[in-house]
Amino acid sequence: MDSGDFPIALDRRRFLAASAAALAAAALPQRSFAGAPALPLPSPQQLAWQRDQRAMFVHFGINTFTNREWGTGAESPALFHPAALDPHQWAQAARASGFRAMILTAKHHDGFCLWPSRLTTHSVAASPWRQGKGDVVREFVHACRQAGLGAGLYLSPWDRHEPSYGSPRYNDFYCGQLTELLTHYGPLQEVWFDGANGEGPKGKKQVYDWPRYWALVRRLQPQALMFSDAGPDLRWIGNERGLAGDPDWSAVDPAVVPFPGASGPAVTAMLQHGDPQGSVWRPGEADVSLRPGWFYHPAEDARLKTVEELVEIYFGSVGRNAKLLLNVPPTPEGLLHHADVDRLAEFQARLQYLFDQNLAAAGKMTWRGPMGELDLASPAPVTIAALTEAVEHGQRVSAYRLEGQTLAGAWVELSRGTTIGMCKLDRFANAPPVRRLRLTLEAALAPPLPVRLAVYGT
Ligand code: FUL
Repeated sequence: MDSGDFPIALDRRRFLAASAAALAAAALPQRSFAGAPALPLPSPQQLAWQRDQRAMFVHFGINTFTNREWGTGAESPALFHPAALDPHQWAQAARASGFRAMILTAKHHDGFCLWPSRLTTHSVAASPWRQGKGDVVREFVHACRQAGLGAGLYLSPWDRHEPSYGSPRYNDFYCGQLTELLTHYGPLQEVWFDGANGEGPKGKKQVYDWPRYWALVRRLQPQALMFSDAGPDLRWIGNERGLAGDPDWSAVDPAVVPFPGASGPAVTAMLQHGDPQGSVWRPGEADVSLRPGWFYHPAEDARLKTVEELVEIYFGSVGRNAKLLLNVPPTPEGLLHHADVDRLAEFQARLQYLFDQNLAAAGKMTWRGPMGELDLASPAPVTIAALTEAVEHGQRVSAYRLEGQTLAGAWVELSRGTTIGMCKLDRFANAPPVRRLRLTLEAALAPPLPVRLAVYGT
């Protein structure tokens, strides 16, 4: 973007050098600006993670066999006997429907381990499944690798089975389990720390040693990204409906959410919206289940989210600069239910339909200062605009306006927004046919870089 005649408000409080010279240099991201604040930037792992857009969550464990959501920890391992376990079937369904990673509950709150942990007898090793020689985590990671999917593991800190829970020794136990998962199965893309702890007022209280857990993951797998309410790399989006806030900044102020489980209105707002003034890059992950529950329950076979609901979730998560983590729980057989597989395929087909027809004429946007124009191949009503910032240089734009030029030549406003980030999707119902689009970057935290615009019609 070259310097233009268009004034742009630089609204980051500390940014004082809104000079023409700074705007002129905006296309040179390597250059540093005297007086400009250093915006937080994503790591290469965070960038790749978010570009994937969609990951599949897999809740599977003893609850699958007891038909519960939260086990007590007293369940017998003998209950675990998936007759047809096939993580390749999960991976193929995920891959075919546009997912790029999977995350498995290696241990949920009941403490039952899907791998033969040497630190407890409460695991698959004590089950009749494969005569106690099986390892679901190993098969899961292998299936991910074969399908070209990133592999992630969820290890619940809350453990209702482990006797040491509630004492400092539990932190040793938990770190031991983390070490097993981080050293026996090759590289992991993500480690998912659940903040839930439902012990209640009379329950055991465990002081989790988060700094120790996080340091251990960093040391054993420096490339893995850690998720929790409090990061440190990825943040929970603040609800289990799969919806990011609008706006959704990838930066946060870590002092507002210092540890997982922190609560209050400021925490909720920080999780949902991030913070344009935030000092660390911690993009949001929006988790939601295809079914009412997280684990499989036969009574929910006819209660899957509809394609329309899934599309709303996609626009409310991926379309607001977050990543979608959609849970699809296997049955007691160890397979994804055919209704779930079909729904995933329908969801993917609907997205392909919505994003099928790129209306832009060949060629890029032409930028003059903070205003870019894009010609359509032929006049058409636009149904979706997809905006993308070069977030490797920071999430800069804080206000934009999108207009379309009608056949009569008039410019009409199609949408207005604040932040863009990795992906911002705007939808239009009943928009008039337009022949050209104009995107104006009205304000930014630092000199904005050209934004990519793709437009679709159906
Ligand atoms: C929550 C848990 O209590 C649920 O069982 C589920 O695992 C969900 C993803 O996180 O905190």
